Amino acid sequence: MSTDQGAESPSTSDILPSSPLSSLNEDLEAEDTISPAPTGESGHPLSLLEFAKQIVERNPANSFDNATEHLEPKRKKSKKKKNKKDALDICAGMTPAERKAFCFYEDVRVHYDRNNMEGDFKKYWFKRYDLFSQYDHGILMDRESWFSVTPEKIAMHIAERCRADTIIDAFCGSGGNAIQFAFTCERVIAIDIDPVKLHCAKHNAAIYGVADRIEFILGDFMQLAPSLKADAVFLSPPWGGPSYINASVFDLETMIPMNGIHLYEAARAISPNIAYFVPRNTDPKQLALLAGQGNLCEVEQNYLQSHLKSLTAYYGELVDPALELNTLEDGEETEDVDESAGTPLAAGSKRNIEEDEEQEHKQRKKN
Ligand code: MGP
Ligand code: SAH
Repeated sequence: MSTDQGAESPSTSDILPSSPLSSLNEDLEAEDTISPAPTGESGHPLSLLEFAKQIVERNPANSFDNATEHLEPKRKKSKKKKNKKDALDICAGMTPAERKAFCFYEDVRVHYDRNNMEGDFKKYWFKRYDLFSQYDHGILMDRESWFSVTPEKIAMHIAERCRADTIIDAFCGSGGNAIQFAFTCERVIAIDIDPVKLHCAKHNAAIYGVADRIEFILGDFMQLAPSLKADAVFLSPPWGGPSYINASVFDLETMIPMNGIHLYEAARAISPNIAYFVPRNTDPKQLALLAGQGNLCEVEQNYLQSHLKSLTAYYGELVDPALELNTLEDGEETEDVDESAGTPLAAGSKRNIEEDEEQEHKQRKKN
């Protein structure tokens, strides 16, 4: 290559004999694309950096964009791997009309895939198997359900604690709890005021093979309550959306749309055996007060992957008998006593769902 740079400007290959730039230079030499003189506009010899830039610019194959593209295949490969997992799409073989009929109910989207979960909503997509392990079998959830359904492991745990002949799930949503109750209770009455939710809940129950064990009722629990009979009632009302967590303390009375105190009273008229699923920022004392004088309330923290998700307060016979026994045996009330109501509060009954599972597993192994 004739570079004609003069004495003060040695050729790049002299300076960087084994650098990538030098081999680049050799390639270019072969093509004879850069011949004369790396001099700048002023006519002064170019610095090495400028010279390198010029080489790159003159050969688009070496441009920065292409250079990064050259690195891309690795990333793309891993993306492809991910996509493979996501490719389990129940709608894959459907015609557009079938797909529409499946994904929408009365013009409301009830089936989502990664492409229609945007912005803040995207985080829920990554939790889909925590919500329903059978998600890929075509689970239906409308937008509200994505942020209010009870994660499956927590729902399983609550269902285990609420074994009863007949249980009412007063706010069944898309079925997170009702489905699990169907595995532990003889009969489940699942109520929701929203027909879209009931459509999802019925469909999801069928995926879990328990649709025929649940009686679905469309209606307002507050209105239906006086006519209902059951051995236990589960309450998981709306909390006002994900912003519930912005309050330093969640007030059941003012922050649950139908008034969380009135709601408890409506359930209490059906059965004293109540499980109340509430935000993690609820004051346990407010939950204890609901029990009424002399009655126990157990407040359980529900953890999932070391993350506190919610509290469940148990009343009546749903209180863990072992806890009650401890209170009596010790001849003293638990540390956290609300004296004004005289209600021993079995608070701090902390349960890590996964720890429970681990213990169950060990126990099974022993047996
Ligand atoms: P969250 O705090 O909104 O989500 O709800 P998360 O995943 O803890 O948020 P993060 O950003 O801190 O990771 C926690 C859990 O509360 C959810 O999984 C639902 O089970 C439940 N939940 C949330 N909301 C808003 C409601 C609601 O309105 N009603 C009922 N019944 N449960 C809810
Ligand atoms: N536990 C459910 C989620 C419940 S979210 C699950 O795991 O899937 C709260 C639900 O209460 C919503 O589906 C909402 O439609 C319903 N709801 C609101 N007001 C109601 C009322 N007055 N009576 C019955 N359901 C109601």
